[in-house]
Amino acid sequence: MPANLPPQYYELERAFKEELDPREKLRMAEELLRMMPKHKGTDKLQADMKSKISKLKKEIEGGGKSHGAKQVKALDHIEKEGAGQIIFIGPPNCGKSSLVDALTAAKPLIADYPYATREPLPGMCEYDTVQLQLIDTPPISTELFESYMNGLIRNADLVVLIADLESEKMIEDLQYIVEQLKERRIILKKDRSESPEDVRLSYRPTIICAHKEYEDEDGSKRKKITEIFPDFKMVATSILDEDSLELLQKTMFEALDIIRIYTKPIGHDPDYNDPIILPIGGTVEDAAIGLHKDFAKKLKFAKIWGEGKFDGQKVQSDYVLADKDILEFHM
Ligand SMILES: Nc1nc2c(ncn2[C@@H]2O[C@H](COP(=O)(O)OP(=O)(O)OP(=O)(O)O)[C@@H](O)[C@H]2O)c(=O)[nH]1
Ligand SMILES: [Mg+2]
Repeated sequence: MPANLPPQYYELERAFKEELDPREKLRMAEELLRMMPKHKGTDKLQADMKSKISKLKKEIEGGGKSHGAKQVKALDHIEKEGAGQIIFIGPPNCGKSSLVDALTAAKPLIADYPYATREPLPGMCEYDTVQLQLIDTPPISTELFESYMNGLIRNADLVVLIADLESEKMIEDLQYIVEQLKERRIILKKDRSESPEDVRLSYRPTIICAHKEYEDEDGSKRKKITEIFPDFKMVATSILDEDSLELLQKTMFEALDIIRIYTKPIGHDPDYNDPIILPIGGTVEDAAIGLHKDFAKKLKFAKIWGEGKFDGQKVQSDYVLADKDILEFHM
């Protein structure tokens, strides 16, 4: 029986064969399997692809092929922690490390010379009961673009592209980064409302951080950014301006499109320290699964507290939640 595969399948298969990054290869393999019509004629193809997927998973878990040689530290992937992973990228000396230093307990090297940061470094930033994982990275320029940055950026939930308001080359530097990423099939987007039709592409939601704001007294540099990159949300920051750092955190949180759900044991006060994090549109059932897989099965109903609700209103598992809702589960 013929397999009858769609033309996009062959296009993606070609890209899959050329791709070297195992995580990207895995993503493509899963998509290829998804695209395969499921019938007798594709049985063998399906089995082959499943075996490729499991090999790739093993390779990724094992930190890459060792070939009997010394294991190389994998820099292209940082395990996610907290409510969202946010990668800070930008030209040399723009202030990536200074921002990660100011917002987290990580201690990156800050220097008044370019190319100070040599490797990615994560740190946790607490914003309004939520933990955000920020990643400091080496600079991107005509002289340097570490290949592992592709994987890191593709995996992140949000990109913060940092503009150096002190630099004469600010716009060129930003354009160079956006173009270089495009060549690597990573497209920076204003939000996550669209997903690519061409599955070889990755869309990454992005905000622009116009950093060193006091170096742009008349605001002309910031104006230029909004002219050249009108789509992206822009936040102006300085290490010396606490309010601007607070605004950056708020903007990052909002751009993650997540909601916080607090839980309360029956007859007790809510626990505000460790919210369940759900994507916007998450339901009572999703929140129950977030606590424990079996929990959702046993759930009879929940009581809810939150804006625009009667206190303790009874809701069913398909009820759509809002940010900062409080839930009391009943089994
Ligand atoms: N004026 C001003 N200078 C800043 C600010 N933030 C950082 N800097 C300075 O900018 C320089 C570079 O800072 P880093 O944080 O090391 O920059 P980076 O982007 O990590 O640099 P690389 O790792 O080399 O790419 C240092 O001299 C910082 O003191 C700011 O808000 N205002
Ligand atoms: Mg740095």
